[in-house]
Amino acid sequence: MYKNKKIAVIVPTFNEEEQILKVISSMHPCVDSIVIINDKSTDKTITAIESKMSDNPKIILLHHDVNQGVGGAIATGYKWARDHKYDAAAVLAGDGQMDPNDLPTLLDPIVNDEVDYTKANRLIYAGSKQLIPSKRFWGNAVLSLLTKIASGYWHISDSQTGYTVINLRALQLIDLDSMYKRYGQPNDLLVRLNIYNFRVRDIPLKPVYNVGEKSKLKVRKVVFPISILLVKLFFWRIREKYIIRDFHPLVLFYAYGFFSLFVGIFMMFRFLILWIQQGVAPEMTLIITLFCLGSGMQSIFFAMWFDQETNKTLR
Ligand SMILES: Nc1nc2c(ncn2[C@@H]2O[C@H](COP(=O)(O)OP(=O)(O)OP(=O)(O)O)[C@@H](O)[C@H]2O)c(=O)[nH]1
Ligand SMILES: [Mg+2]
Repeated sequence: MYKNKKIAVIVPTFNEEEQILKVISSMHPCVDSIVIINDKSTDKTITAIESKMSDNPKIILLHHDVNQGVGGAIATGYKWARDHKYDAAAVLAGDGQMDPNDLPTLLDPIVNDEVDYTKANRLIYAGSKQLIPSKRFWGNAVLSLLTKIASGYWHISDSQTGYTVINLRALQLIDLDSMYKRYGQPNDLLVRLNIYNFRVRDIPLKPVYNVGEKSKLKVRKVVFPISILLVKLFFWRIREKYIIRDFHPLVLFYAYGFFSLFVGIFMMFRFLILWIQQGVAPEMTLIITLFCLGSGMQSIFFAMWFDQETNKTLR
C-alpha cells in the first residue's frame, strides 16, 4: 500500500533473463503486486522468475501465447490491475532501466488525486543530453514534438518513456484492447487520455543507461512507424474530441489550414515548373501560392493555439 492505496506494478518482459531478478529484488516495498507479463520469451526468463515466486508472494506471472510487443504486454497488465481494482498501476520495464526508488515521486500526484497519469520525463532532467545516447535523444525529441500535436498535451515531452503511473478511473474508461501493441503504446495512450480529458503530468527523472540492459529498440526502425501512427491518432482525436463528443471551431481552422496548404504546395510546384520550362510564370500563380501558403499556415497555428488553450488545465 502507498498512502492507503493499492498499487500494482506492471513489468512487460521479453527475454530479460539477466535483468529481471534485479528488477524484482529492487522493487519498492510500497508495491502490493508485481505483475510480470512474459511476452513469449525464448530464453530462461520464466525459470528465473519462477525461482523467486515461492519467496515473494507479490509476484503474479502472466504469459502471452504469442509475442505481442511491449504495448501488448502493458495492456495485459493494465487489464489485470483494472479487474482487480488496484488504485494505481505503474509500468516499470523488465530491463532494469527504471529506478524503483523514483516510484513514490510518480505515485504522489496520482494518490493525492492531483492528476490521472504521471510519466517520467528524462529529457528535461539536467544533463540528460550527456546521459542519453545521442540517436535516442534526437529520435525521442522528434517523436515528443509530434506527440504534442497529436495528443493535445502540449506541456509534456519524452513521449517514449515507459515509466508511468495511471489511476483506476483512467484504466476503466480507456479501451485497452485497441491500444497500440508495440513501441508506440505510450503515444497512443496519451491520445486516448486526452479524448477523455484526463490530467497528465511529467516528472523529471534521471535517465538510466548501461545497467546491463540489451535494448531491442532500433531508433531508425521505430521513428517512421510511430510518426505515421501519430498522424492517424491526430485526426482521430480531433474528430472524437472536437466533433463527436463536443464541438470546437478549431476543427474548421485545421480543415481550412490543411486544404489551403495543399493547394499552396500544388501551385508552388506549378509555378516552379512553368518558370523552369518557359522562363516566365503567371504572376497570378505566384499570388495564389503565397496567399494559400500564408493563410494555410496561419490557420494551422491558430488551431494549435485553440487546442493548447482547451487542454491547458489538464496538468
Ligand atoms: N523489444 C521488446 N520488448 C518487449 C516486448 N515485450 C515486452 N518487452 C519489454 O519491454 C521493455 C522495453 O524494451 P526495450 O527494448 O529495452 O525498449 P526501451 O527500454 O523502451 O528502450 P531503450 O531506451 O532503447 O532501452 C523491456 O522490459 C522488454 O522486456 C517485445 O515484444 N519486444
Ligand atoms: Mg530498455
